[in-house]
Amino acid sequence: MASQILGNMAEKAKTMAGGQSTKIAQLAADTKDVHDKNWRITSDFGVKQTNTDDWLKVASEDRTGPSLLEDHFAREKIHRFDHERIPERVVHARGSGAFGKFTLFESAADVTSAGVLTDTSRETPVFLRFSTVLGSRGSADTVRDVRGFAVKFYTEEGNWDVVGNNIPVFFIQDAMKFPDVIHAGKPEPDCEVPQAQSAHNNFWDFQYMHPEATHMFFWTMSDRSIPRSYRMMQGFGVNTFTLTNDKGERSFVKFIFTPELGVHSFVWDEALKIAGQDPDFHRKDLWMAIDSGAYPKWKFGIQVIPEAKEHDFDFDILDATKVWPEELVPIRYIGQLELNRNPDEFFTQTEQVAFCTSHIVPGIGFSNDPLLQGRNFSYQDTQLSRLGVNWQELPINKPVCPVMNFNRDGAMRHSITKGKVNYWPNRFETVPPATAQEGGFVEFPEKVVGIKTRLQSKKFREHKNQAELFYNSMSEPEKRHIKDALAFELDHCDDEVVYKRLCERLCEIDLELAQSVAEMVGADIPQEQTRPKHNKKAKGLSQLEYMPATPTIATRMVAILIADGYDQVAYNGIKAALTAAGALPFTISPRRNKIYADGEEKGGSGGVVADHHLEGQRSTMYDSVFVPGGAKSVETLRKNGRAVHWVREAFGHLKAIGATGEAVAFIRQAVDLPGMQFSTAGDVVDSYGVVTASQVQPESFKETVQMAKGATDFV
Ligand code: HDE
Repeated sequence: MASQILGNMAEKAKTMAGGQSTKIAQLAADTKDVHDKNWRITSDFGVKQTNTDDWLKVASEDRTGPSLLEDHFAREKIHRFDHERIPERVVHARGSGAFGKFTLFESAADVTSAGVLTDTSRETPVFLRFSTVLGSRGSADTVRDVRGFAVKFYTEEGNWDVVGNNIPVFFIQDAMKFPDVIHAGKPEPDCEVPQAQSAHNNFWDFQYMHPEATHMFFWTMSDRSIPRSYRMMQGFGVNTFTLTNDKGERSFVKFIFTPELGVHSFVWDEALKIAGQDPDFHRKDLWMAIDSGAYPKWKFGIQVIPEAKEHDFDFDILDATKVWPEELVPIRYIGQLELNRNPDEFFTQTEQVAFCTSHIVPGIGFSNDPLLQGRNFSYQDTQLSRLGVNWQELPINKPVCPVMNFNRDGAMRHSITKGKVNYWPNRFETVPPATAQEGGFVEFPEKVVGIKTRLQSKKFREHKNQAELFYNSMSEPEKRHIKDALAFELDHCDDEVVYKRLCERLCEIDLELAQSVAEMVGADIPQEQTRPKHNKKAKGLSQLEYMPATPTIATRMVAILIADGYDQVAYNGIKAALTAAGALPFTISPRRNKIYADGEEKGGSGGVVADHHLEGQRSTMYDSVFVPGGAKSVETLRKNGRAVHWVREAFGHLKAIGATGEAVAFIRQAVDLPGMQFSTAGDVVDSYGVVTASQVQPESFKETVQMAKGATDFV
């Protein structure tokens, strides 16, 4: 895959050439290209260097003497290397980013005056960073975890950051608890184990001690926390923000991004294996999609509650552990986010990008959501220790609109501001604050009366209703996955108190679930529901609701297994059909040297070069597998344990499997499960998502791939 990425560099250059956004044009001033043949290595101060390999020494042909401290070039190279690292993010350390654009197809001028949400002629450049939360910078992509979804909109009125997640709620209600929840989830303090996992005593101890976390842990135990791709997950601002329109009317708002490709997940066994087999799976997936021109897109929506209706709900709309059910507050989709350009350099862009929830633009405001209020402090603060006081001057963080003020100096200040004064007001009356008419930010004049206390509103004390709502709204396979995930996680807790108490908590949500988990993990099996159920369901919670209107196989990776003697017609047919549908076919063979079709002379001019050999890859890295016929090819695969395992594993992971000719019998044999039914005509067997046909039928195969990926369980 890496070679593919490199091979696509030329294509990428083409993509970048046209239609540069204002942000990309701005970045160009700070960008140098190592592929420019005119470059010669210089020192950091511009002196061309003749040797960057050998330290200056007192030496001769037959005697190596000491290295000289005098060698500035050598010292500079080593010094620079010694200081390459900066602190990784305290959470969300592992991430991947991309550039793109945001466009509006409907103005939200009725609720906000923000240009980015009202001017339908604008194209706002964005940078989006996806991340996991718990793991370190080098941890695996496919772990069970919340995913960060942080978008920086470079608007004409300044940067607007939506620092969201792929799950719409959070573990805690008050920012002051953030260090606790993160400490509990991160590796335990004595042994620093486990890495990037919530499956340990401290995490689940915290969950029990904080009933408010119940709703969120149901989400993290669901398929949402093992996404198939960053391109196939939703993004949520989570916190409640506000919008203010030209008339000065204020509403509460939540921000939502819904992917065009639908919401899809791995099955847990797949995610576990990929974490070892290809820890960069999501990173590569995003890069490859953008590189090949398959730009990921999300619909952007808002849920709006007018100020006057703030108290009309049985939950507090400022409580980040609650969703706003769509039945009560419909999502109004008004825009589109597209990612269309990979970064040029990871460190200066993806690593140095810095988000702040407090970065908003006129027309958008905060609410008294206590989680948001604390976040507004934390992000600016953490950037100071991660990047230093002038982090806003780094190219990736710079707004595309002009910046001018009297904030000065500090380590590594870049911009040079001329003039006699550095304060306001001054005798020259220069650089005054803007008026509202000039686009100045005006805080909403909110009336606040109260007593100073550490309380939250009464409604913040109810923690279970929406956890149950979420669980009730899951399809049967999704419920089974939640049960299995809980059983897995609690199996990794060896402190009896932890897993026993957690099963008691589950019993407040769903007795049957609590009983099965308790049985699996060795806890006391509860006998009765300890909280009366409301049995309600809500729209938009099950991810099955997000299948795209027109199912698509685009960007899905299909492994085609062949060996010498394969059926060339079937092979070429399926490859062409998949490519035409935007899927990515990969040829996998016992070797990467040429493979010859039935009738082709070995060593002759024909043959195909496989993308990978069977030992180099695993079925987990592909969405689907196809095996064309050809007696000799199939016989070779049948005797190859890796090929047989490939098919079995793909079947176990609910992937669509296609075969033609002699390969049909091979597939049947490989996945022969008790009670499994094949149609004698060799047609599609719906219940198992297996296509068998005597001839290539790319269309039915295509549909089956979609069908099998949509159904999250069937074995
Ligand atoms: Fe964050 N969070 N967070 N968070 N968060 C950070 O900021 C924090 C929360 C989220 O790709 C940190 O730059 C507090 C909710 C994302 O660079 C830090 C609280 C949501 C990212 C921080 C929360 C998020 C961060 C660490 C509780 C979903 C990665 C590095 C009140 C809406 C952004 C950094 C990126 C990163 C603090 C809770 C999302 C320490 C105090 C809720 C996507 O400032």
